[in-house]
Amino acid sequence: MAIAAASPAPATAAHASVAEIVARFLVARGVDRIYGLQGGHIQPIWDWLHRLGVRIVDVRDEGAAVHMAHAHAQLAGGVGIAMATAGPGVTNCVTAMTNAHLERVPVLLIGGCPPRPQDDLGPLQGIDHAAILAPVTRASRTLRVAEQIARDLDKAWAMAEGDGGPPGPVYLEIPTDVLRETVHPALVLDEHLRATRRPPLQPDAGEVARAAGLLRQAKRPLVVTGRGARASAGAAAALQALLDASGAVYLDTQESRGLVDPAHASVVGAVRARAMQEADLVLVVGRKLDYQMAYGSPAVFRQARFVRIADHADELRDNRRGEVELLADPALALQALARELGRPSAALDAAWTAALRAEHVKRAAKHAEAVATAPAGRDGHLHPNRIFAALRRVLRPDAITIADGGDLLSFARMGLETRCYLDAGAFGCLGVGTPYAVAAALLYPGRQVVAITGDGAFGINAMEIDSAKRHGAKAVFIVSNNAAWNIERLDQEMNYGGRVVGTTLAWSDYAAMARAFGLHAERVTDPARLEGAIRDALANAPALIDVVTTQDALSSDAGKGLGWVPDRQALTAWDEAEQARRT
Ligand SMILES: Cc1ncc(C[n+]2csc(CCOP(=O)(O)OP(=O)(O)O)c2C)c(N)n1
Ligand SMILES: [Mg+2]
Repeated sequence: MAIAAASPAPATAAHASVAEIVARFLVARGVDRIYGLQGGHIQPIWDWLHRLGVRIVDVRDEGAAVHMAHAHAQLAGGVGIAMATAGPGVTNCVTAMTNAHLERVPVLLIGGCPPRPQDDLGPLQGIDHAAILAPVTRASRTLRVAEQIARDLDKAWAMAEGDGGPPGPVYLEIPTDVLRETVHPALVLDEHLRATRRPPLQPDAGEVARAAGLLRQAKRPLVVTGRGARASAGAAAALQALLDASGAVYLDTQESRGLVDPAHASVVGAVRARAMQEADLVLVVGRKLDYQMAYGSPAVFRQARFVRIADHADELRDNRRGEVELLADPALALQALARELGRPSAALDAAWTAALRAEHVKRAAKHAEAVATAPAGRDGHLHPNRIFAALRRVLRPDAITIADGGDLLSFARMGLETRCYLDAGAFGCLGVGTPYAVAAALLYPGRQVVAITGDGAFGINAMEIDSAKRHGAKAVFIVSNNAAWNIERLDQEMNYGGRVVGTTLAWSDYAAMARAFGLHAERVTDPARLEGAIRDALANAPALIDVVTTQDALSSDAGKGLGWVPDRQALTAWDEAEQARRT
């Protein structure tokens, strides 16, 4: 057969093809599944993965595969693996790789690449992918030397995990002719295949003592955590110990939700603005001071000194320098700091922390009440908050929830109580909800997995409900169907003279769409039916609930001007404070 004749002679038992070495490397690193979409350029690896028993989660768009690998890394730890073929397969991944880059999540994307003899001749699906992905990856390379493959993979793995820098995505491609080459076994060193444990960075005792000194002097200490804290083993217990030892108030951020029990006396999430304004010392743990943290600006953090903890520079010193900057594993640093502190200092303004906590508890209760009773809009459709009231009654504490959308995301962030939570993140990456949920449900078949998405966000990766069905991912997809990209539509209403253009959708029947792909599905218009619909969906997952929601519901993000995009800060109030600082 012509195709077989074009292939090189089969490898002897002793000589492995590069494709086999790639697959064996992944297996040696504990990879049990990859997410991808096939193509001839990557088929040699795909085939070897299958032969070695690695599960292939094949999807409908390569970007979704990267999103799934991203959720995998977030939920299960380790590096998430995606595969995409040359050309449009790889370029379809650019947005999702950028999302992993901004979120600092270890993802390895293995792409296809035309054979070397066709380089620059105008080959099928030929484009310089490595250059396209370079700005959004920790490394982006074409691997052309067969005998170096194991060494190259080992290095890429370390970079994805964050050796010497932030974790993040890595892109590797291997020309198809190189995949078919064979390598003498003596040239594949076991040391490159073997997983090695990276010892966590130990905190410097002197710096810990200095940080403890600052915390002891503080009257109104605030602790803020982010992704770096969540990624650090043992951080939850260490953080709790530090909060107990310091008496500080605490804000999680979307990045590190669930690290601290919401019932803990330090949690003051509902009075975030006041805590930021009034704190005199802010301990930032594994978090960038990005737009969600007002860039750490003195316009918002009016009285604060900063202490920072992170295991890489990205989260240690952006925008505001710490008076102490502890370059260390966050969990180890927090443990050491808690030990050094012992118990809250006499300087602590206990009346302040108590007042914040009391106000938080009051507001949280008021919010829960408002969520449960949120009235329908003028159009008669139900308020999206009713979805969260129903979920509160149904979800177990270990449920995995995912939120994606505009207004919907804002409502979800406040309405969902689950500790395991993912969302569209700092990149505002609409479309993650459905693929994240598919990966989560495949990883944890025994847990409830619910993705709540706006109808706009859902449309971006809606075809992945097909992947859910084919792979038996028992996720529930809830679509808040307000026939609009509503946070943007509201911005046009409020700030552009009501000239609504290009921000409305149809009242499409997403339940019918889901049924067409074999999912259990229901359209809900009556709030009284929500709880039952969710229970039925969980029992028959994968399932979709199409909830018809009002366009009148103004979310807190819309109300705070996020859609308007102010000049200096993300929210109008912060932007005004920033302007005032300049006059
Ligand atoms: C990929 C992408 N495209 C566009 C945007 C801008 N954007 C942010 S929120 C939003 C509206 C989302 O609509 P939907 O998911 O239906 O949620 P809703 O606001 O209606 O609740 C848009 C268009 C974005 N963040 N990401
Ligand atoms: Mg919408």
